Amino acid sequence: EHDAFPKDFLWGSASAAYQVEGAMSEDGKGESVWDRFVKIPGKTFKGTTGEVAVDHYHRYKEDVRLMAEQGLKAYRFSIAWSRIIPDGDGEVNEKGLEFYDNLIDELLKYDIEPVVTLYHWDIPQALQDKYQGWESRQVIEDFTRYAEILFKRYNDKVNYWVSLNEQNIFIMLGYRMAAHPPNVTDEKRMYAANHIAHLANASVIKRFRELGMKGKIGPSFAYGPTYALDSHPLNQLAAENNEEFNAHLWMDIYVRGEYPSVVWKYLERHDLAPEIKPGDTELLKAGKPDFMGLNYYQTATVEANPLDGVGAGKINTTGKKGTSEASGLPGLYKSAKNPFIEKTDWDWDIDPTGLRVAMRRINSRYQLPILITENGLGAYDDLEEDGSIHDDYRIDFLRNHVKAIQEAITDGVEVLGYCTWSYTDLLSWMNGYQKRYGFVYVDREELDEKELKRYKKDSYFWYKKVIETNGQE
Ligand code: BGP
Repeated sequence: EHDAFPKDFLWGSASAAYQVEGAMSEDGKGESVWDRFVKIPGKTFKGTTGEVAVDHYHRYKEDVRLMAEQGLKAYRFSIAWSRIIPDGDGEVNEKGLEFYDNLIDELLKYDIEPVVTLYHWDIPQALQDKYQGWESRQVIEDFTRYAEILFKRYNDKVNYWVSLNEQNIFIMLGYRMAAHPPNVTDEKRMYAANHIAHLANASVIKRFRELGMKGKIGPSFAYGPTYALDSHPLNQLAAENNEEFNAHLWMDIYVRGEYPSVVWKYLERHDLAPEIKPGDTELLKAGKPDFMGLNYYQTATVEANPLDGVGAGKINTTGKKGTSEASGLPGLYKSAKNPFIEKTDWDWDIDPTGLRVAMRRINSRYQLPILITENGLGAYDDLEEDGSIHDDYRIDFLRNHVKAIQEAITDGVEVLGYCTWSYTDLLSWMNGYQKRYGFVYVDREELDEKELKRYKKDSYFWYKKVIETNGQE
């Protein structure tokens, strides 16, 4: 027997501005680093961009109506900084704000709780050009000013705010793997930018408190709990290392304002430590979130990695199973194949139990409620002649994860809600549009006519039932 989901549980779904909106330079929107980055040959699957995306900017009413019909309780989306302040630190663009006014009002009309992400990877290009974006402390002030505009405008309408989305991913992919903007491979710059992003995150949360905002705020963190490949002590140690360097390095700072000591000593030893200025630690400590936003896709299985062992590795962005390559940090850990776990076509481990583990670990280390801000399956879908999409594999995936959440609740974890990734199909940053996550299929074949027709997948109807029965289906 399991505990029931709380009565007011937020059954939601999620998206991000660059991945759905399109309307790349409409109504005064400025250029973002992603608008620029996708133009570099070879950086995205077949050069796909978010220029049109799924045209949510013009079709938000239709999309929200589909949510309402499904009974969705919450919709997580991000605001594009470059729509609000096109050059990042100058004039405010009223037109950009109006789009989000309308979207939020449309959601509220149907009692759908807006969950607003302030930053989902799309810093204005002008700030990148001016001072290298996250590498300059000036970004702390500029990001806080941008956030404050939104806080004041939407305080009476928005109860859930996400500060930074997956800081660990945009930092590591941006500065270690050159797979995201700013397209760099430099560990020293990576840790410096990461520290500043932490300060910016803390700064907006501090401002949130100072303004006496009525809602709750927290970062969304991409956490994949680690397993050791086997019980060999050195592989167990590698798993500890992986947790320290891929999880505690972020979550400890969010919650405690402190670097995990194992990581800090390593950074000092390797001349990689970021500059800590007077006042930094106080600011970090003042930025404690109300909840931990959890983006969960998969677990990591690791083993020991020699000093001359594997480094950054290779990501499968083609959807050809088995084309990713092991990654790691020499001397600390490297990824290994878990013999008990199936993979997706993009080589992501499918592991619902890992979600329960993730929730329990966050709960016992940080004692914060959890808002699951992303979870889903990227897969190829087939649109049938009659307009149906039989995505039973996605239903299986989500059903098993919902079950894992219920088990975690039974274990004593406080969970505010569950946002699947994603609501409609959308752009997968590096993997194009063929990797689909949505409840709503978007037909991009007809792009020439700007058709982009929406179709409900089988999973749409399944989730409708989940919501109706509060998780019992
Ligand atoms: C998370 C991002 C999302 C989304 C998701 C799926 O890291 O926050 O924006 O893209 O992953 O990832 P992908 O599109 O690479 O499959």
